[in-house]
Amino acid sequence: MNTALNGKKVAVIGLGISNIAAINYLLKHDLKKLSVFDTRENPPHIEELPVGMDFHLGPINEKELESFDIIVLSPGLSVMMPEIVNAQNTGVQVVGDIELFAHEAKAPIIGITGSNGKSTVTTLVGYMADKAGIQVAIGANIGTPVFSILSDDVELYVLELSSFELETTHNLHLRAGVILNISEDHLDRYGGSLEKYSEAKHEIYHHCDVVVTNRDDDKTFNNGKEGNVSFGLNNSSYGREVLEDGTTYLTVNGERIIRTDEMRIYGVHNQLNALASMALADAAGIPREAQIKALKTFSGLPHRCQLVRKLNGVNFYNDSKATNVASTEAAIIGLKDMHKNGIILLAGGLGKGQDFTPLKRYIGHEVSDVFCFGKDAKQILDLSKEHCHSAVNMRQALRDAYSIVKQGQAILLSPACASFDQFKGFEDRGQIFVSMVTRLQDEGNQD
Ligand code: UMA
Ligand code: ADP
Repeated sequence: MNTALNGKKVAVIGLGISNIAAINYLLKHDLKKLSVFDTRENPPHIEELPVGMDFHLGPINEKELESFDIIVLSPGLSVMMPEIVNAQNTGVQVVGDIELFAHEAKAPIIGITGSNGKSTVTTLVGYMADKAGIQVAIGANIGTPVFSILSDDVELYVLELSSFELETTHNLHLRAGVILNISEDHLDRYGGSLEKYSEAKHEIYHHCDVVVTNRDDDKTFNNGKEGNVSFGLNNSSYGREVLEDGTTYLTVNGERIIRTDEMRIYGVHNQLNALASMALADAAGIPREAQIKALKTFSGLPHRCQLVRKLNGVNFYNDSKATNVASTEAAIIGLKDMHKNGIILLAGGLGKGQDFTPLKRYIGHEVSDVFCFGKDAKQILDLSKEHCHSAVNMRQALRDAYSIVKQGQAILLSPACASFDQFKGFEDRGQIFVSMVTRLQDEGNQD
């Protein structure tokens, strides 16, 4: 219980899964008033509200908000909304579920943010803790609201934190926190400004005992400096030793910890994820032995560069979770050495205001062809007249790719875009892709 909430007038704005869990928590307090708002006429979860609860749907009345002490804002809504800015200017406190959780959690917390790799690192650190026999709970942006994991039995929390969540979080004390990397994403929410997006992410370092930064990406630095520990490609702090024959070790302060071919996640980006995970695990006191056990058995999360099938000498990969350009680049870099005959890329969807030109350098080289689908397909199509082709949807993109693919090549779904224009989410897009690939005929070229 947070006694500071008692006697307060609280407005919960947004009826998504995070706020539904937060409402259940708030209801345990002696509030003066609790009202719920959602900008949609038909929000989800409305039937989960207790009978008699005060709720308001549709456009939010700015004046009405001014009468509250605290607003609990959904991550899906921006603190820059005029109604919220106005309320803040009149003295209303604006927080998110993570901020409320910060006042409540008794166990140490590890926080992970970044443009890519958050879910992988969150899960891997959780897995390391589990191997050490620690009662661990993982949650937040990864899909489980923090108020669903709050428990006195938990010995360690591992939270995946989005820039959206960090906008409304100001007092989260972390045992260790990391920004894995920063590249263009969600620019539609930040008025096209990478600086504003990055600023939101840097909130993670504010109350952090051990700051972990990526030494190859200075945008992750804390006030322009590396953190207490860093991870990166060279052989210092959490790093790598690459021998002449290509054998690669993950190292800590020069000491070899594990050979990368002993791990079951692939690509340089996953080596960096593993190093960041070790740095966080060390800060949380998870023994090295448990870390190594986890690194040897963790086989990654679905929809992240997963091999779906080999058919007629062609490998099919589902990387539906690649919702920005940098993650698609990571997939191409990770797969190129195994597919010297080239990769056929299926990409497109909602571009979120990104610049796609970083993909251009691979097209006609590592990537022989790109089949582009979805709302912002044209932006990718414009990268190359010769190698980029239009498809009405992902189904046609796969069919067209399969009709031209050669033995030894890969067909890679790595859209570099969000999925909501044509799918329910990245899982839906990935599952549909996997089922289409599974149904491809052995010799025929149809699905
Ligand atoms: N919305 C409205 N009006 C409202 C409230 C919400 O239109 O009044 C819209 C939002 O703009 C958004 C959608 O409803 O499009 C859902 O928003 P929400 O804040 O209600 O979302 P929740 O269901 O509570 O889920 C949130 C996170 N969603 C977002 O940040 C958009 C989930 O991350 C997170 O797993 C969940 O909390 C757990 O606590 C999802 C996500 O897409 C997976 N995150 C982004 C990403 O990973 O790139 C940041
Ligand atoms: P997030 O939770 O940040 O979206 P995920 O672990 O779910 O990250 O991975 C999302 C996408 O980014 C996948 O396509 C994955 O292959 C790719 N990816 C994972 N880690 C990295 C990294 N360190 N750098 C670049 N891309 C990455």
